[in-house]
Amino acid sequence: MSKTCILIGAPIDDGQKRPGCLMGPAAYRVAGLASMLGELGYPVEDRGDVAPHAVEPGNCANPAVHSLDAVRAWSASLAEAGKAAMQDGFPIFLGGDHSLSLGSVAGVTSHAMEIGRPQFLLWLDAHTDFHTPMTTQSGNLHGTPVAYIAGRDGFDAFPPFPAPLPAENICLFGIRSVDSQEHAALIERDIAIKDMRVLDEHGIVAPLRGFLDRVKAAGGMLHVSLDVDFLDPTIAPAVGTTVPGGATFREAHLVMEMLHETGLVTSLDLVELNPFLDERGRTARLMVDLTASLMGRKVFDRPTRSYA
Ligand code: HAR
Ligand code: MN
Ligand code: MN
Ligand code: MN
Repeated sequence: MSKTCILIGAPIDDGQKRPGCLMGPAAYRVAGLASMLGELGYPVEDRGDVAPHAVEPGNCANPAVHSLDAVRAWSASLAEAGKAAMQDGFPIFLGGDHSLSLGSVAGVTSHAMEIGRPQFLLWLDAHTDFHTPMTTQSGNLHGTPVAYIAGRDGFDAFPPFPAPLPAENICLFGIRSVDSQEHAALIERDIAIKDMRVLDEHGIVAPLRGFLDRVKAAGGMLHVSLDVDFLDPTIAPAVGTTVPGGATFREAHLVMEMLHETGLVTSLDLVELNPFLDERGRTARLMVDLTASLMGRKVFDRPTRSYA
């Protein structure tokens, strides 16, 4: 019996400045996410869109930061929804911009902590999202979740991350845009950074397998956070922060197919889709198709090799 897929709508666009990401959950529903999962044999429970919790006002010494309380409010509700969903099945967070991962990963990590298993994170993104609220110059909090998850200082306005992930439990994959403050902080840590230079040279298989082997050996839970801008803008135009030179259609599907074959993935974010920038729904449909590959859709149902 397959795990129940639990859809959690997170229509947040406060983590950046371009309006439109709040239409993401609706676009995934229109693109047929639930019926695709049903066809693959999963029970599906759509819990609708989460509402942000009421929070006391917080503050941040960096004047560039905007929408702090809105993001804190969403984080609180998503952490709660994520933790609850982990007890009942396989959560899929429908964004919404990437600031939603401040909450989603906190929620799934609390669950892992409770059941005594290590949490791992695969971050599929053009960006490292390793700013803190104190270092960001854009003030866009969607550029901060990896730093929060890794336990960097500077998140005083947020609840302490439940159990910060050790550097070895994090892999950033598809990277091709890093700010100098992020670079300085990353260079002194052991976080695996599979940037596009690495993927050009080695392809996606060996670098991904190396990380998945570690997750498997540790008996870990694996959260996958898929940012639309991981993909090349020519195939995925519906994102506010396109960066040329991203993953191709087949590279992205192969990542998803390998992830499925390991059976290690326990939760998923789909983030940064801005349907207002899409072309006749093609980016929303591609994200749904990639999710299908992650959940086991394949052309031929032949026995596959194991990646771990
Ligand atoms: N590093 C830049 C900033 O902090 C751009 C961050 C863009 N982030 C996303 N998600 N679109 O990956 O402003
Ligand atoms: Mn991102
Ligand atoms: Mn990005
Ligand atoms: Mn963005």
